[in-house]
Amino acid sequence: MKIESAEVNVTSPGRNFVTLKLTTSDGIVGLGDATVNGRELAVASYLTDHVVPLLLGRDASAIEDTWQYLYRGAYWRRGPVTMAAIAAVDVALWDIKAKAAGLPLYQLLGGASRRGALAYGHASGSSTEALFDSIRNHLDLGFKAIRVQTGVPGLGQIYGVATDQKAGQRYDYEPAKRNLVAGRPLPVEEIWDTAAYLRHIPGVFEAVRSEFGPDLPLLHDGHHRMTPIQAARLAKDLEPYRLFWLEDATPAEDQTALRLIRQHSTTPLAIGEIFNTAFDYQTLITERLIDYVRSAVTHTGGITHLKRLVEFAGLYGIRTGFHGPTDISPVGMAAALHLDLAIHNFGIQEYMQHSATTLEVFRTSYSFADGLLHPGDNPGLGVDLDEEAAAQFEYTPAYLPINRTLDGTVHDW
Ligand code: EZ4
Ligand code: CO
Repeated sequence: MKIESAEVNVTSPGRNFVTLKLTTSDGIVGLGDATVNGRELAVASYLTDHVVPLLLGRDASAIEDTWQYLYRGAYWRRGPVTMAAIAAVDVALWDIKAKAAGLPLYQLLGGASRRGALAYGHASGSSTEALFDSIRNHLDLGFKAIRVQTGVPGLGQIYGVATDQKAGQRYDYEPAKRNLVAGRPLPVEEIWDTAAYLRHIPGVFEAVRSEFGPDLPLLHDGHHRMTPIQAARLAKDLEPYRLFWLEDATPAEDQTALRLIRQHSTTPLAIGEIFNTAFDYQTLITERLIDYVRSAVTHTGGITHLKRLVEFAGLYGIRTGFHGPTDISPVGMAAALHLDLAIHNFGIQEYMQHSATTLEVFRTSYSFADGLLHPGDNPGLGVDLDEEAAAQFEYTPAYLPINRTLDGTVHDW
């Protein structure tokens, strides 16, 4: 069975997605997600110009060999663009292999280790009251674990906090904004003040715990905005509220920053949504500086490489909490769910539901019930791309916001 065609699909049903579609000589179609939020066309070009010509005629069943061929063969290793492109090829090949076997992908990864993947949803509010409403909405939807983000007094719209929802309304939060300034797509700029944030957040968690009790797993995302000592302070201040995890406390490229947080607190730590290989975790895992790896199949070289990372983490008692925002396409989400179901050291899965428009373009077979996600039992990944529907949504540049401090300095994420 050979790879006969390889096409890159760029579509924007509410947000931008890049999908690789491989078709074999036997007529089997495999899909892979290659979406890198805000840099979509770079990956599309990497695939179209540099990878697709290499794939045609290759043995579609040789997944490991193709992974090594693309990773080692490029000479330039790692990086989000390269690793997303390799991930798309890898996932499409796993999709093909599972379809050829007539099995859902998780069966090829060792079979199910659990009934479903515990999911956490994003609740947020500009005020504590709005946050409580959002948490109640998520509990009504069946979520059994909740990420808590809030506005900070004195600051306006901040990253990670959606516009307040009314009861029963869908929680709709898109990290990337379409913002045309005199015809040019520019990132939105937001004001950020870490000191105000650090003063505010412990009180929010105290209020949430007293309203919702001690049992509900609560998570919080720091979006890489703290210095190591600020992060240590927050992790320590949040200890009484027993977080499931504190995510992305410090800028992720500085692995040794986590040592300082660890020295001061037992709040569990998660990091890695912007990492793209297992090497990015080498210090974090071997020194046991984290509790959860946050990588995504889409951004970490696909199933083949992420499975390697998960096994490595598992040797140190570290669990998974794969990244699952709306900028991971339903194809990438399905790939994560198959892995979640199969691996032993699963922790939790982030789940931001895609919009109805996105789900008209990508037809999924995964399900969410009683707090658990399941990839479904269709052969392969269980996701189809409706190319006619996709063609109606033209690529529209959209970017994550830029943070600036009160005096205008560009701030960390
Ligand atoms: O900011 O996916 O934990 N989830 C997150 C996401 C990320 C976006 C960036 O592309 O932090 O909302
Ligand atoms: Co995050």
